[in-house]
Amino acid sequence: MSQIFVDACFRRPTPHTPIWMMRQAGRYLPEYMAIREKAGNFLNLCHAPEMACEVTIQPIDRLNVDAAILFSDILVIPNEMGMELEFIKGFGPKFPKTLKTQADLDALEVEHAADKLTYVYDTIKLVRKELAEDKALIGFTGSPWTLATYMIEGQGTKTYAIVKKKIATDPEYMHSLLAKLTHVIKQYLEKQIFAGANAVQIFDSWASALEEPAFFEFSWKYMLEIAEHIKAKYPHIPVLLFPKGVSGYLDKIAEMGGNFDVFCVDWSTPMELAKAKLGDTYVLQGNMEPTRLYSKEATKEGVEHIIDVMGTEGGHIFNLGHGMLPDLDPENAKYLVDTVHELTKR
Ligand code: 1CP
Repeated sequence: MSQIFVDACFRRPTPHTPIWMMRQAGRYLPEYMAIREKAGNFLNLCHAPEMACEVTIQPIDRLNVDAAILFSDILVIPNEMGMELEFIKGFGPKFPKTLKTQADLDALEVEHAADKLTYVYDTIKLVRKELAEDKALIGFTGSPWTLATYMIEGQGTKTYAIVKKKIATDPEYMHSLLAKLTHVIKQYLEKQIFAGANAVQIFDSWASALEEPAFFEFSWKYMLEIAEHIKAKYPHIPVLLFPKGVSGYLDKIAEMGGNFDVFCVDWSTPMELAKAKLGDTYVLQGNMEPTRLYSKEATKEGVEHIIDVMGTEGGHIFNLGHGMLPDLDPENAKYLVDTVHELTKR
């Protein structure tokens, strides 16, 4: 059976514009909070396929989105490469011991890291069994650059001072780390596809930390290498790239090209601009500002504008321009999905 989401990624005709939301599984859903309570903490939830499966499917049941995204986190990769990982309540993820020396880099597990993520593949298999056939399951990874940033900084950062010092003083170290991550990610995505993922998205949440030449040298190049690898082996699997905050670099992105299917547009990039620069070459995903979901009026206005720009003839997947916020009303999220389906009915 065909899936509306996958059809849209390949510009095949669909009955309406598909929609899903980044971070659609999460704290704004009381049913998510109940399962997380049962799991004890976030990482336990990622490690328990049955519970992870349940929270993956929750937003489908409640919101009727057109795709599910695997419930996991980008940081399970460095964790399985040997870095201890904590999720601290009210703060977020933290690596207590960060990468500093050549010995730290040499100690990383590269060959078998993807093999160790069995709980992710088990979750995918379970979800694919339980999910309606016409709903796609999206697998994902962090980009090499975004993961490397966490591994060197140890946590989220406002200045990126430690990782950018590495770029300035020891670019070879960075490239060696990025190449290791690229190697693991290629295997990781392949294994997700083998387990049943219908599409894969690469999250480059920290793309905007880099000036233009550095972005292409330390991030985009590696994302294209991963996309190329996946497309060569699995041409039927859509690859979606989400470099956040790079609206100033779209000309160069267009000029470089690359073998991927969907360019994900963050909320700070006007959809008109993304469409003009990339819309003929790539399907665009995005990009409503997440806080519009605090009001139905603002949501409706946001949807109408984006549909005005992207039209209803294909080439577009509706999404937010970044993740759902924890205090949003699920009823407004349902209103968003219904409005998009209604206004784009062919
Ligand atoms: O329950 C909780 O309190 C944990 C909150 C939470 C959740 C629900 C975290 C911690 N991760 C997740 C799930 C998650 N993370 C998904 C699941 C699927 C879905 O979208 O519904 C995905 C795709 C991610 C990806 C992720 N994790 C990214 C990339 C996307 C983005 O938001 O930019 C990043 C940067 C992370 C790191 C991370 N994990 C969790 C938090 C709070 C953060 C961000 C911390 C920071 O800002 O540094």
